Amino acid sequence: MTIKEAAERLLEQDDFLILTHQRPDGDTIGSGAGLCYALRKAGKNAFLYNNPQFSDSYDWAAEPYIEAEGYKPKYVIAVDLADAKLFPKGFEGEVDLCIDHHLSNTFYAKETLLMDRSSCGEVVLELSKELCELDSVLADLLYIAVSTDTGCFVYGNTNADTHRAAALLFDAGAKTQFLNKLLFRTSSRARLALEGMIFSSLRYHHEDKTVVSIVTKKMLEEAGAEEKDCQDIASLPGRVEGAHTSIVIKEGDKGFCKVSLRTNGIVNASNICALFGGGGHAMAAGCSIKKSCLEAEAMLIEAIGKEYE
Ligand SMILES: [Mn+2]
Repeated sequence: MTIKEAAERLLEQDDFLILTHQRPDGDTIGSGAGLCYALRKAGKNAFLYNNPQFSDSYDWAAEPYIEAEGYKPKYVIAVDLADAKLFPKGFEGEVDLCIDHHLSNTFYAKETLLMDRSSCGEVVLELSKELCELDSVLADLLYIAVSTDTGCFVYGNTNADTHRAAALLFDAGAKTQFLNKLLFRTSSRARLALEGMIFSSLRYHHEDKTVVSIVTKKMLEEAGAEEKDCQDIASLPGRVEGAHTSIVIKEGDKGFCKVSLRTNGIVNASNICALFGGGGHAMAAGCSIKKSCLEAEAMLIEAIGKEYE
């Protein structure tokens, strides 16, 4: 459906419940909270589903909008949620409207507003303009969505539409400096300790074209790092100048290690990981190998070496 049709639907309905996806990220939370705020500003009753995985990163943005126990919604909206498999834990029921930007959307909802944008926040921004006046509160929430899904406007999905959306949010008074510091330039002590260990123990192969980090349980323990402190560590070794392929091998349970492979496209990450029963995309893929980290490293280095020949 179109923006106008979606806006009409929302204006004729009331008592909304908004779903965010499993392991909620900045886009689903910023989009969900932003839409909730816009609906309330349009005089509607709206709440966020109490996603049990709200906890760490962006809970402060979701907090003011979470449903009270016993809330009886009449209309359910999902944001940034491409597949019913990603429903937040504990949710059972039907979705009336899905608002999304993933072209892989499975059309599980009764109606879908799908637009090819870098973030769901941009779709919600377009929709919100039909519901209420854009103000600084809404701009902050949607800025969280747009900026996090584009890695602060550096990922390959960033385009002119992204920047146009950001410009509108700037004009509406989004606290961009504050949010950029909070979202992109602030790390936990444990995360920084872990990064220090990772950077000081990198292993170089293939004339430094392949850079490996082995992350052991002992390192995580020494750094005091939990799961939340390990987000996106797969991208760290690739920061080395001249690296084509970066590998993070994380010691796992039951004799397995978890491998994340990132490449600049010269080596096909998905093909390499497929050799070990994994998969992914050409430039980012993963697999689990039932070997020690050092043995896994040797196997990966041999396989990648053949690609460079
Ligand atoms: Mn998204």
